[in-house]
Amino acid sequence: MLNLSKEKLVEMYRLMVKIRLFEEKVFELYAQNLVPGTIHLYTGQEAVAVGVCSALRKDDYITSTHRGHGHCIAKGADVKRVMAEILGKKTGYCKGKGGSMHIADFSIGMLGATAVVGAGIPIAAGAGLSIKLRGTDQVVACFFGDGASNQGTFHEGINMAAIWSLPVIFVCENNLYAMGTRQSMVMRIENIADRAAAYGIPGVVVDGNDVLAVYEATSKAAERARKGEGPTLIECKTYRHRGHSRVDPAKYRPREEVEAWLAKDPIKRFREKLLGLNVLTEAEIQQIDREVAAEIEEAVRYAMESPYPAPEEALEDVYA
Ligand SMILES: Cc1ncc(C[n+]2csc(CCOP(=O)(O)OP(=O)(O)O)c2C)c(N)n1
Ligand SMILES: [Mg+2]
Repeated sequence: MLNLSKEKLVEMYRLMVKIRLFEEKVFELYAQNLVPGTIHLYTGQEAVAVGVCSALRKDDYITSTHRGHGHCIAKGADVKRVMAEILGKKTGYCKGKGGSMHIADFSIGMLGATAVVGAGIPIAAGAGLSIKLRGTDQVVACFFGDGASNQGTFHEGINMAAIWSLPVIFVCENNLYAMGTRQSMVMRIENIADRAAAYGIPGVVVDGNDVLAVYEATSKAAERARKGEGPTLIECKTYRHRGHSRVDPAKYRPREEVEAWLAKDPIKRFREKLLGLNVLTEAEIQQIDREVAAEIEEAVRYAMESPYPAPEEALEDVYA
């Protein structure tokens, strides 16, 4: 299995469960009216964030989106500080003033989430240019959705990264919808990866609910990028389990479609694979699940007990 050590596989499983339980907790807290602002949950797409980030080094970069909690956690963010930020607390990544869609942690290479759809793409190209100018062998992984791939920033960012052979891995998480708009209503093509041809770079379609397939595609793209051979566009076919954001019951999705994708749950699939290959026993899996649940409970406790920022701090850290 890709020659990955048991330790690495277990770490990947643990991260996927961590994202799932984190998001379920955020949903619960939202229902209790404890989350100021909106939230976009990553549930169902865990294999993409974990497959990509597990193939990166700590000093590599990522850029994220409005659906960014999973990307942060997969790159190694502290769940306590992510949770505190979502609850608007002073101990959060942005001192409680940024919320769910603005988390960044430069110490782990997480360059930031953004509420502006497609805005991470030129930022990733810029980070790629900085790597090239500094002459290091780092890479940038840039997450964005199917909807974002219809933005002008997609064309501009990828074209620029391509002509300058920048070390960027463009990761399109195609979950079939941009808010309530189905991909087929706004695109004449089925595979967004086909667009790579327009920029003269490789485009790859991957089963985005298979963490190992995502890992493998990212490793190849990272190797190319580190050698100075330029960017790759990886399209991960996946599905969000919940609606677009907190208030969306996702009634626009056919029931059979939802059920078919729930059956392809990336965590369930990875768990079955690890059990089938005797990497982990049922008891070990349950133990990991319990440990992660305790870590998330601890993050909630930390966030709940943390203070809100003081009113006098409202204008601090404002740059524009
Ligand atoms: C520039 C811009 N246009 C519109 C919006 C409103 N908006 C927020 S999320 C979203 C859909 C994004 O879809 P996609 O890129 O597929 O990501 P997903 O939500 O599926 O993860 C839209 C239109 C926005 N935030 N920014
Ligand atoms: Mg989408």
